[in-house]
Formats: sequence, C-alpha cells, structure tokens
Amino acid sequence: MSTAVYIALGANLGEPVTTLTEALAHLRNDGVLHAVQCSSFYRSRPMGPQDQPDYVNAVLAATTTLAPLELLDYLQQVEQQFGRVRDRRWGARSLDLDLLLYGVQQIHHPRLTVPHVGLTERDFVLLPLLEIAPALALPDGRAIKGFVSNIANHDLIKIT
Ligand code: ROI
Repeated sequence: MSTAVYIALGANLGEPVTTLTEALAHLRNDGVLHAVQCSSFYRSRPMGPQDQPDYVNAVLAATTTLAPLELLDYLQQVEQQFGRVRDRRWGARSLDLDLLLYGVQQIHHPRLTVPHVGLTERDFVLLPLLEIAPALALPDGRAIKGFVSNIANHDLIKIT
C-alpha cells in the first residue's frame, strides 16, 4: 500500500542550493519515493543560534510503500550520503530531511514524532508546504493554513 508523505528539506553549509538540488534529484530517482513534487526553494534566517549561515528550505510531497521507521532510516541514510555535519544542537547542517506527515497517522515513537513538531511553528516549513498543498490538514482535521498567522518570521525569500 502506498502512503502520501511530506518531507522538509533544509541546509545551510557549503552550497545549500546545490546540496538541495542534488538531494532532490537523488530522492526522485532512487525508487523509494514516487510522484515527488517539490516546492520552490526558500532562503531563511536561522532559527536558533544566529552565528550560522542562512538556510535554504523546501518541502516535498511524495508517496511511498515504506513503513514510517523504514522511511526514517532511509532519510537518515540520504542525509549521511550528502555529508550531514551536525556539530551541536540547533547548529549548522549540510542536509536535514524531516518527515512531516505520514498519511493521516499520528506517531509517537522514541525515534519519530509525526506530525513533526516544527510543522505548525516554523514558517520555513509551513510556507513551502502550503505552496504545494494549500488545502492540507493535520491528522486531527485542523487546516494547515490556519497556523500561518502566529508564527515567527524568518524573512523567507523564494529563490527558485
Ligand atoms: N532555521 C532555518 N531557517 N531553517 C532550518 O531548516 C533550520 N533547521 C534547524 C534549526 C537549527 C532549528 N534552524 C533552522 O534545525
């Protein structure tokens, strides 16, 4: 059975646009995700410590037959492949892939919380997500677009 999933992409080390472009091409062609649709890329100011470069963020929609933890393992493997560097909590990273939504499932597992906690609080997740899925709702039925007004502003600029 195939499930609709949403995944956030972020990077702020090296050449983030190149990293995201190459990671996206890999995700499209690897045979694990199907019908991949990606938002525009957005530049954003860092949330957390400010002494790090700006981020490039995007969100993709896809379908997959992997179970949630299998998908998590896969995304972590792709992060490694693209040279993830993570020197401190909320510090700079070369590629971050976060599972935002897995169908209408709510998942509470030591390794995985879905919906992702950042989904409703981070403009650099919410705005790209709404670009590709304006009518999307959380598993509990609340509309995603209802969360836009109250979130911190990271000066998102659409760059592609
Ligand atoms: N800040 C922005 N703007 N974009 C991110 O993807 C991002 N990712 C993170 C933290 C460090 C929270 N800050 C971020 O993990």
